[in-house]
Amino acid sequence: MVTFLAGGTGTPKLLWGADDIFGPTETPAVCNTGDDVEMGGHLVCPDIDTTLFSDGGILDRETWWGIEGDSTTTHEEIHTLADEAGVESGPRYLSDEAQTSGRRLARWRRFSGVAEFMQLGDRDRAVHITRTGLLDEGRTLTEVTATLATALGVDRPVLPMSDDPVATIIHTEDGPMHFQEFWVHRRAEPVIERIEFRGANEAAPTEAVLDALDAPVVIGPSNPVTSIGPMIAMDTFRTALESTPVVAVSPFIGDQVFSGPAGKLLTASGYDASTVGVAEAYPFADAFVLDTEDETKLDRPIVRTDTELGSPGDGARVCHAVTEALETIGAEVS
Ligand code: FO1
Repeated sequence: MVTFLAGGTGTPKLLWGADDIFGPTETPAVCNTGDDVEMGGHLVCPDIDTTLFSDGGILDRETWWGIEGDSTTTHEEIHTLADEAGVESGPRYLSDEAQTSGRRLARWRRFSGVAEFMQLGDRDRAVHITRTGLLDEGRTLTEVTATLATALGVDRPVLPMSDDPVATIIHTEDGPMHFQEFWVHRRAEPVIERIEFRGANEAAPTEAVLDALDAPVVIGPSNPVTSIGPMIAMDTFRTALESTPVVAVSPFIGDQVFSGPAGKLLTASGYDASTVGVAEAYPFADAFVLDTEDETKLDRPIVRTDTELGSPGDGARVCHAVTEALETIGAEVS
């Protein structure tokens, strides 16, 4: 068994087309939930869903979120109503009181569904409605995610990092905002003052996650701050990583990031916006997979390959390098 940490698109891209190397049933994915939001009463879990949709063969691989070919009839109607009503669009947070008195799992990231600022496709929305309904019936997010995996024909154990709420809040010059407001609505433009993983001190990884972290761990080429940061902000999660072999794939070539706001987030967290910064952010990593053009020298073993991901076949190539890195550090891959 080898466990992958999944935040953003890094690990779904890495595992796409790599089933022959890492069989899905023996390769759990532990997913970030700091990006989750409640929108109009429905819990949206982007990183869990990108993994589920990718493995279920329905992911929109242009955007790497949402369902391929999905319609947006409900989303458009929501916006028509808001326009006709003269309601201001953009993120509409529920009241401060509602942020902590509603569904516990959605704490600190509860938005009204009016003029929803994230585009939810119709089939995608059906997933959020089902997930929220199952939660309201009393199941945990871990149980609900397993049920959705069954419904979508996914063999991989897809594990939320925690059944407790953790919300990624970006403190900016324009005030604090949830990661989705920062990323989707503000296009990562505000100047960042600091990043907070609200709830992480009280949150714990699930038993299923702790079991999965007994195996060697692979961190895909994710953004270390908001994709992996919420996981390692939990003490027991970080401790578990310190006592198991860990291989990380850099999302950079030197100081050039493949995609997303990783550079800006690393800088705001006091790290170098580069592979060096990724290695600093992962002191528990035992080896790294870097791009062949990345000349960075590190104090830990490196395996190099072309790390560009996104087309079929890329995942298998990079996963071969991951297995080499695991062998280099003597990890037992049963
Ligand atoms: N990203 C966008 O840039 N715009 C959107 O409207 C948007 C909607 C959305 C809906 C469901 C979902 O699961 C993901 C969605 N994303 C959207 C992606 C998401 O913001 C981020 O890419 C992830 O949180 C980063 O992992």
